[in-house]
Parts: sequence; structure tokens; C-alpha cells
Amino acid sequence: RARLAVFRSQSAPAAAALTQDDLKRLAAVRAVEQVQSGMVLGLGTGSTAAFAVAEIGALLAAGKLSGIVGVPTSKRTFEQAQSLGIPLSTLDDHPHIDLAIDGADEVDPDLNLVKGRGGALLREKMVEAASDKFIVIVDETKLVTGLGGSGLAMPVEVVQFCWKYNLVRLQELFKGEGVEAKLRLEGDKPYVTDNSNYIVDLYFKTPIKDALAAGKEISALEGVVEHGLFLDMASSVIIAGTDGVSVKMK
Ligand code: ABF
Repeated sequence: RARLAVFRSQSAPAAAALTQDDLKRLAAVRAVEQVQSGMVLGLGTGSTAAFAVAEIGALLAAGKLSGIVGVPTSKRTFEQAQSLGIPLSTLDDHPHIDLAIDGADEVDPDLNLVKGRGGALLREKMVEAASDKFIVIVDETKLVTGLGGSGLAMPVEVVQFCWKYNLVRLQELFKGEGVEAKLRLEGDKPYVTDNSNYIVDLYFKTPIKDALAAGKEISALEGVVEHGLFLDMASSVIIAGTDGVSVKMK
């Protein structure tokens, strides 16, 4: 696991050799400072978001927060939050969310995101689109100059029916950019999302030229359920890095 040499924050003078998990936790705790009693909260998915859920649970247990309702973005997060005694609900019963806190896979300079490498993109997008405020929490390894530029996957959730047909259509959509499309696997079987769909991961060789156009073209394919481009959705991004915690606002 990567260890980062020195970390300086506003509250602590210096802490040597913080791990990437330490940085994720710092970003998460900073975001949870925005949570107030009585809020309806969108609870994100992934290792960074899990630190935020844990912190919310700890504050509730300590009596420092009350009247919180959480709307989880995955079965995993539902289980974690339930185990911590966080009262839970759904978008059906709480269609208006005050604040969502979630991680991301890539963050560009305009706070546009790639999300969904954890497989929860559909519920994340639904919950975060319904939120007044959406705080993204990342360590500095997630920063990119252009979306798709990390060389890692940009996920697209597709229905299981004729998934190969959609994989080929997705690859053809970006053939000028030399994109490779792969069905996500878990062991030797297709990975199945919480919504019983499959994921096709798109690997771009260079950053996506026009992410807005790309998102629209992907969404227009019949059988595509959702894609991992989260454009113009983040209210702010909290970044924990070796130089401290910084906040980028919209
Ligand atoms: C969620 O978790 C996803 O959208 C994203 O794919 C992933 C990030 O995971 P981690 O915080 O573990 O890097 O936020």
C-alpha cells in the first residue's frame, strides 16, 4: 500500500508517513463537518465514502448528531450504515436530499468526475442528482487533467440482454479515439450490479475530448442504463494530499 511521506494539515503540525487510507479518512471527516442534525444525507459508496459513513455513525453514537436520515447508494453502503445504526430511507420516501458525500475515480479541473469503478454508478447518480449539495471526497491520486486520462476504466452500466451488441456499439462510438471496451468480470463471471445489470468498462487512450457529447452519445444507446461521467454535479471537492487538505468549490 502506498505510503505518503509527510502530511501537513491546518490542525496538526506534521504527521509522518500517512497512508492513502489516512488521506481518504481526512477528506471524509472534513466533509462530514458539513453535516447538520436533521439532514437527509446521500451516503456514497467506495473506500473513501465508507470513512464518511463511519464518521456519521460515530457522531450519531456520540450524540453529536441527531435526526439524520441516510439514503445509501449501494447495498454495501446500506449494510455498513445499518450496522452503525444510521436511520435509512430511499429516494422514493425522501426524494429531496440535503447533502450527498461520495468518492470519485477521477476529478478534472472543472470538478467533473468519472465514477463507478466501484460498480455503484446508477444509484450514485440518482441520489447525487437529487441532492442540494454534493461533496466529493478524494485523495490527490484522483486528480486528472482530462476525464478518461488516467488510463483506467470509464464504466457504462448496460442491461444483460445482448450485452455484446452494446459493447461493440460503445466501442464503435469512440473508434476514432481507439477506445477498448471490456465486460467487467468478477472471477470468471460477469460482474452484476445492485440493479442486476452488467458493466462495460471503456478504456480511453487519451482524455475524452468532449465529455458532455460523449455522455449524451452513450446515453442515447438503447440498453445503456447509465454511464460514469458525472458532469457539472459536484458542488465541491475535498482533496487530501501530501500538502494538506484543500477544498475546490464550483
Ligand atoms: C465511489 O467509489 C465510486 O463512484 C467510485 O467508483 C469509487 C471510488 O472508490 P474509492 O473511494 O474506494 O477510491 O465513489
